[in-house]
Amino acid sequence: MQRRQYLEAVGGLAGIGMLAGCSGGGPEDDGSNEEGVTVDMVTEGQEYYFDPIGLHVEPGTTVTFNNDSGSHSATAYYESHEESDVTRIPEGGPQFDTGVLTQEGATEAVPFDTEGTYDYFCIPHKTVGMIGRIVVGDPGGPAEGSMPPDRDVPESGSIVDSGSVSYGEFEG
Ligand SMILES: [Cu+2]
Repeated sequence: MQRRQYLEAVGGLAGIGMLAGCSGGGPEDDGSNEEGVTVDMVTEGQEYYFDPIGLHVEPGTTVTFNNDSGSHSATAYYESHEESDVTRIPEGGPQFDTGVLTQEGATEAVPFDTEGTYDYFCIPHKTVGMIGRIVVGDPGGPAEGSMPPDRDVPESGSIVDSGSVSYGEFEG
């Protein structure tokens, strides 16, 4: 499970080849805590999205948000943030906000130590549905039982089952 999650999180570049044969020797091979995973923030024509849109990690994982193209932020839904009217992260979890990254390849790393479900959005593209979900350990907290106000994200159960849900997979 963790192997697949890692491969999908790093993107399609080398993933297929690695799946086919070479074991690569990544630190996640034995199922122990992974080093970290990446979520790309993408502009593609008129589409703006996080990829993967749904990601499952173990507590203690650092997630790196990578500005693949365009200008984006990864901003947790928490009520005290001026851009959010709702809280959709677990109590005690990081109220992360990368700020808007404008340079291609710019990254911000967010460590996730607190279990639960985290919904987040992109400040410039929230109104056009650039929303993502990260489940840390077991799903839980105020995000469970409903979907974000700005668009649907994958159900936590399917995120946990597959480890990672790519944007293309979710959109069909
Ligand atoms: Cu965006």
